[in-house]
Amino acid sequence: MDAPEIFVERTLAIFKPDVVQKQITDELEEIILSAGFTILQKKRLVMTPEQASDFYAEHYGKLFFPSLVAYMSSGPLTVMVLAKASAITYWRELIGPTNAVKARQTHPDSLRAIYGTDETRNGFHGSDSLYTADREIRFFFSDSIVEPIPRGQAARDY
Ligand code: RTP
Ligand code: MG
Repeated sequence: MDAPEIFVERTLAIFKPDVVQKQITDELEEIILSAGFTILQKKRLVMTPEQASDFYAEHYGKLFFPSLVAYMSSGPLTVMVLAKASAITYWRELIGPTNAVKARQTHPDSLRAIYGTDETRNGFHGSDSLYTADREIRFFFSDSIVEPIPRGQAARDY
C-alpha cells in the first residue's frame, strides 16, 4: 500500500523588533521546534523603510501604514523559513490575532498575547497564504534551502 502523502508547507515567520529587543529568541525557537516546525532558514537583518514598505505593500494607503513601516524598520528582525504540514495555518494560530492587546483577552496563550506590545507592535509575522509565503520567502532568501538549521545555531547577520 502507498504511504499517505503529506504536504509539507513552508511559511515565512518574522520576530519583529519589539520581540528581538527582548532577547528571547532562543526561548521562542524552542517553542517553534516543540510545535513540530523545522527551521529551514534563519537570519537577522534590519530593513530600510523602503524595504519595509515593499514587504507590506498590500497595506499601502491604510492609516496604520506609516507606523507599521516605522516599526518594522526600527531595529533588527529575525526572519525564518518554517516547514511543517499546514505550516501557514499552524504558525498563524500559534502567533494569534493581529492586535496583541485584544489577543490577551481572547487568545491568552498565543505568542502575540504573551510577547507582543500593542495593535501595531505585535511581535510576529506569518505568511497568510501559499502565494504570499512564496513571495515572502523569495523576498528575504534567494539562496537555496537544503538543510534544516540545527537547534541553537545563531542567526547569521545579513
Ligand atoms: P502580519 O502580516 O504582520 O503577519 O500581520 P496580520 O496578517 O495579522 O495583520 P495584517 O492585517 O496583515 O497587518 C500587518 C501588520 O500591520 C500592523 N497593523 N497595525 N490598526 C493598526 O494599528 C494595525 N493593524 C495592523 C501589525 O503589525 C500587523 O501585523
Ligand atoms: Mg498580514
